[in-house]
Amino acid sequence: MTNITAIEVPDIGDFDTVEVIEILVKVGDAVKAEQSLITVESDKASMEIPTSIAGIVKAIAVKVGDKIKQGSVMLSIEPSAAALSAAAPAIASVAVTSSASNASAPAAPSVGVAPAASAVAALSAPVAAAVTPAAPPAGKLELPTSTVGLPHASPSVRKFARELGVDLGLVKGSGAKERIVQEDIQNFVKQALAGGVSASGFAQGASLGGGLDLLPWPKVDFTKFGETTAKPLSRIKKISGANLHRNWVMIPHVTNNDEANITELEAFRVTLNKENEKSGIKVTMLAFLIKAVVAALKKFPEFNASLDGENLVLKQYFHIGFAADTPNGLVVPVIRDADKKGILQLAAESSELAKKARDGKLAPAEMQGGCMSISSLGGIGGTHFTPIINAPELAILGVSKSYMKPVWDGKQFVPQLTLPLSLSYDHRVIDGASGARFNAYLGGLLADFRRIVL
Ligand code: CAO
Repeated sequence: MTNITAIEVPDIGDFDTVEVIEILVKVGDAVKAEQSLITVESDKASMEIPTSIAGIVKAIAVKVGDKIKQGSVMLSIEPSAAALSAAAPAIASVAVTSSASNASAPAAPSVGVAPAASAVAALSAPVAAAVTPAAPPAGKLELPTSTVGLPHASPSVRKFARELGVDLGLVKGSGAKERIVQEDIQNFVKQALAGGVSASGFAQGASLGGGLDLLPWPKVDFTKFGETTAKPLSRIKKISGANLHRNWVMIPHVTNNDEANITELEAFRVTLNKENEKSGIKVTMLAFLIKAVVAALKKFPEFNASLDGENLVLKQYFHIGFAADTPNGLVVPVIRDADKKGILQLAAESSELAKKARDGKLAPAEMQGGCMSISSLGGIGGTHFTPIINAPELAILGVSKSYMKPVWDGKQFVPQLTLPLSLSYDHRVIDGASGARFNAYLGGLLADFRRIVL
């Protein structure tokens, strides 16, 4: 004869029903008194319901998504010998953690301590026949009144995040309704260890910047203001958007703006194109930029690196990415071993990759392994802009439209074709002075391309 005790939902305060969002145990698990069994959620908060008795979980009566109310049986437990010998009154408690509690705040205290009169009452009932309910805790769960806009996560996930010093505000939830689950935290930490986030923040147990504490995203019914249509984001936009968002939030960007005198280089490019008319290869400014970036990476090796925790991975190869605008969104093809290729080859290869990108035919390998990227908007317009670093790279060069600038040569103003250069770099690795030196060096190379061979 075995005694099975049914564990019921306690008084859940002002809520008629709550939804089961997580089951924290499985049949056969040994549980201790006070251990959380399931997590439930109202429209305002989530809470864990613990067991009042220790024992072995014999059956689970609910599943994720079920709506349950006070008195509903959640599961049944065969009390352990210790629990049986500890004569009543047993203590039941309900741990409540509000979704509103700050991720770095201590866990909410247990509330609702009350004697559970029948927790060990049905000692002689047979397994299948007699399932005796454990008295629910007498105390009422006090739920917070509003948690709107805060990250969706159960108390156990919040606790896990607190233990690791992870700010839930920075974690994207993969669960239903964007709920953050334990795996999301683990992935976030893995990403951080791979160099995406300051490792020292984790080592010292600090949260990532203490939380952004942002307002919720505005939810607006635009139809109130006029007619609208819905257009889903393309697959590329969804992927690149998530990457750009992470990179913008996690990398402390600084953008150094400079200009290069490309009067002679542009004249040279035009000449080359005339000479090469029959070859079918158009010599582009992008090809010169790739070559100049390679030379600058050789001069400043800390730019040709990636963060790996607290180490820099210095690269001995020179693969250069360039942003290509396609009908479906932004992609970044990568030219491999750009240091071993001449201008004509770089021009041909970048045109071919840009065409493949626009036709949606780039293979994943053709977008991997970049050391630094170039985003050239020069053919379109603009003066300067702030390109977002393509992690795990450390820098990106933004190029805007060249323009004719009058420059005083000591006697007169002379026209100078000027190319705006916007270099964004990761300030965790690159100091402002190095950023300025890199950009100035690049400008010098473009102004006098012969320096490339030095
Ligand atoms: N200033 C002025 N004119 C420029 C220029 C510059 N910096 N760069 C290129 N041009 C001109 C070229 O001379 C050419 O003019 P012609 O047609 O009269 O010869 C025209 O713009 C097109 O240039 P191109 O064929 O050399 O192409 P490109 O190198 O400008 O661009 C590519 C290639 C793939 C970079 C481009 O097609 C593209 O997709 N650019 C957008 C990149 C992007 O979206 N970046 C933003 C990313 S978010 O950070």
